[in-house]
Amino acid sequence: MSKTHYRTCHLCETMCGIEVEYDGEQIQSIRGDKKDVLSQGNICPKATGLQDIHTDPDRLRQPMIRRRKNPSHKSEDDQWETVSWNDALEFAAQGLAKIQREKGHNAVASYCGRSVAHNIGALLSIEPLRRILGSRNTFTGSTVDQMPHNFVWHHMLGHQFFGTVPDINRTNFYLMIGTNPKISNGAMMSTGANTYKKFNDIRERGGKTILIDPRRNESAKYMDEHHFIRPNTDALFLIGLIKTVFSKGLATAGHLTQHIKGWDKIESLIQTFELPPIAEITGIPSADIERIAVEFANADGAICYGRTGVSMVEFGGLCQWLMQVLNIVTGNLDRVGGMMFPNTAIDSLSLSASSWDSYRSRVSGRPEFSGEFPMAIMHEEILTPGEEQIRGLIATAGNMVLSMADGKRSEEALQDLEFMVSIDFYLNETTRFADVILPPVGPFEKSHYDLYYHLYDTINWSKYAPALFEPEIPEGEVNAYTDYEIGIELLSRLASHRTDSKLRKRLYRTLAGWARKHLTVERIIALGLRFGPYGKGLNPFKRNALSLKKLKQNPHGVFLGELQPCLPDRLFTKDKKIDLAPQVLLDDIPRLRQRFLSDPTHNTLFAGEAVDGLDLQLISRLTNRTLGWMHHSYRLVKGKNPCVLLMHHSDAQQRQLQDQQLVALSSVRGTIELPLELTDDIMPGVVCMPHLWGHNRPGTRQRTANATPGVSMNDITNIDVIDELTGNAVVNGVPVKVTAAVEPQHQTAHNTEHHPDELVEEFVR
Ligand SMILES: Nc1nc2c(c(=O)[nH]1)N[C@H]1C(S)=C(S)[C@@H](COP(=O)(O)OP(=O)(O)OC[C@H]3O[C@@H](n4cnc5c(=O)[nH]c(N)nc54)[C@H](O)[C@@H]3O)O[C@H]1N2
Ligand SMILES: Nc1nc2c(c(=O)[nH]1)N[C@H]1C(S)=C(S)[C@@H](COP(=O)(O)OP(=O)(O)OC[C@H]3O[C@@H](n4cnc5c(=O)[nH]c(N)nc54)[C@H](O)[C@@H]3O)O[C@H]1N2
Ligand code: SF4
Ligand SMILES: [Mo]
Repeated sequence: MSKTHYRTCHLCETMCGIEVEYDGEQIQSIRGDKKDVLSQGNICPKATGLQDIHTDPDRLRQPMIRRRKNPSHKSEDDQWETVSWNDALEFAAQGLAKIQREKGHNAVASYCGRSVAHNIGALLSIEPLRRILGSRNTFTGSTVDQMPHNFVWHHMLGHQFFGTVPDINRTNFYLMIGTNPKISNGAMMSTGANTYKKFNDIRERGGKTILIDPRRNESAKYMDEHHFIRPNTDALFLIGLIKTVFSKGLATAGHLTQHIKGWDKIESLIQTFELPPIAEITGIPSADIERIAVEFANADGAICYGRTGVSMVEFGGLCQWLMQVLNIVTGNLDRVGGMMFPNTAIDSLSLSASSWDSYRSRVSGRPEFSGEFPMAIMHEEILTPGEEQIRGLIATAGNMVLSMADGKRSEEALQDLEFMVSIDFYLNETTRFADVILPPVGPFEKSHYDLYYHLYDTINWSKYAPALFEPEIPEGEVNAYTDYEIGIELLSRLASHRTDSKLRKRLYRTLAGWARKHLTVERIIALGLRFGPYGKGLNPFKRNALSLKKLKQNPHGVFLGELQPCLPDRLFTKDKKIDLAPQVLLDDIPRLRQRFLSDPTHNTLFAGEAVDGLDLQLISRLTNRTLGWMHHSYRLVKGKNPCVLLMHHSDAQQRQLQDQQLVALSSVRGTIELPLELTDDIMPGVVCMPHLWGHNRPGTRQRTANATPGVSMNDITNIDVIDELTGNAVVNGVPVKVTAAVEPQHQTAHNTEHHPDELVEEFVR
């Protein structure tokens, strides 16, 4: 008899409610949950792929240890041995502790990918784990993603996670830059896979929507206007808008007037820029810049919002800052219909902090931000000999070889490590470099609460889902381990390896046992809710308080109200003022000027010296049915190969290239080959491909992903060019050239020998 289970799809920050129909251990269907408080039945195809992960025989259920042929280095001939959890955890802790004992705390680094942010257990255990490691070498995928947002929030509002969220439900003007919500379903703005419907609503109530993007992407058809912009030049476009707002006498801070500092600095800064060169460099005419600025300032509730197209660029920090400035000087921060702040049921802001430049990296002296260094310097910290050179790594829930810029350098660095622990349930392009892999339970075998992503709520709400299935326990074991439990176990074992005292060792083990049993994820959620803004706190008589019990009784979530204005009270700055013009951001303006305005020919392609022949700019693209690790789902990857290069007809004509032809795409870092797809929906001079492909590398165990390998964009992105201010990688606007491929490589096409359609029968249980 089939039953229904309600939970949240944890694949992306959109947080859609799903309805899982199952019979015994068998999932029969995954659909949108119509009663879900946020998403009201909307989902995207990716959620349905989760059932393939549940059954995938290649998903690891037991830990594995690498048995090296030659102890001094890893090789493709090494064997993987399945071992007990106790042996694996002990091996992991011993390996890391040995390196720290011999080479110092900083000799072991940690790295987390995106799946940590979607997993409350991983989130809760990672910080204590980092503390026990005590290493400055902390890295996350954030520096190939949203770090510029966090950087700007820290400097303007006092906390890296006190983030502004578009009040998309009530706005009348939506100016979006470098984002594609029809496909991404909204990033750092959780609406529940229905963002495009909200654009229609804005237009229906007489408002306006505009997209600024080098590609006329899938969201463009929900917009009143789309304007092509030359990649990497958005900071100038934003300066043009702000300048117009001031010069037309439209600037106002609204109710925040008394709570802002730095207004004069912005006014004098923008005097030093002129519109004509901005128009020439960005490709957007002055008249359009002026008109958009005036319409924006005059709208009753306007939002300027941008995501990865304006964070993974050379001036990501400046772009994010200038968008905030535009919102603030038009009175659109902290007002209905503008940029607002959710009030989350668990106060995760008080659980985290932020910092800037309290220490620097060993090799190139890069400043830390909130306790981490940019991914772009990880390889140099591993490969440059010296005291405290990174020799060990604990990597959780990220596939850096494909996802971080300059993947070839990641491979080189991982190969060089003395010891690596991976917490992941696939033997993929990254974990194949590990010495031990610790696989957490599958996606339906753990409870779910979005500790992190509620920070991007467009309404205040809360939802909890228990585990659907009991975890599969491998033969001979008594337990399967969640990410939380793996973290706690490693923590206690690392601590016990740090001491010679038998008594202390026993104490650490006892504490870990106690934490696993009593300080469960559920207990922490219950406590967080109780002491959050809607909870009982210390008042046992408070009525209608939010609690875990209440969430369990409401499997579609609990609505907690629309977003409310909350400044200046909730500001995290010491003086309770918004810093409109932080000095670190002002100090980055000369770099922008130098890059674009000092050269009369306005070469917009290169940050450094021009390289002969590279005459196009490469940008990234998401596709509707794919999301990095979901390439393990055969139902998502079957069909047409999405890993193609988009190019404008005119660029193809100039190069005598044909539609569907296999082409060589080259940057200063190398060449990859993929099929060409011609379109008019991309700016001439720009080409575009999807990222997180490039499977089928030796030593992986992932038949579905390897059957549709594609090629990796990050094999040719370059970490020598980063956003110097925030350390974020630049994966958009990468200088490249495109020529006809000389020798077609088999990996560019779908592998017909083992096509996902054939895997279906093999994998469906
Ligand atoms: N289907 C799918 N959805 C996802 C994900 C996924 O993997 N697959 N991942 C999730 C995650 S982790 C994230 S961070 C979000 C990302 O969410 P989005 O940022 O909305 O995603 P993208 O589709 O990468 O949109 C970036 C846009 O920026 C444009 N762009 C590139 N360079 C520039 C530039 O220099 N200037 C301007 N103005 N635009 C530029 C691109 O053409 C593209 O349209 O998506 C989430 N949703
Ligand atoms: N060129 C280019 N590169 C980009 C981007 C771009 O636009 N262009 N976008 C960037 C962005 S926005 C992002 S978010 C990153 C994404 O890059 P990553 O963070 O590397 O994401 P995935 O490739 O999806 O890998 C997720 C990993 O987590 C594992 N995993 C899944 N669930 C769990 C779990 O519950 N527990 C554990 N322990 N592991 C789990 C999967 O097996 C997989 O190994 O890519 C970035 N890279
Ligand atoms: S948009 Fe798709 S992947 Fe993201 S939460 Fe919703 S269903 Fe899941
Ligand atoms: Mo991301």
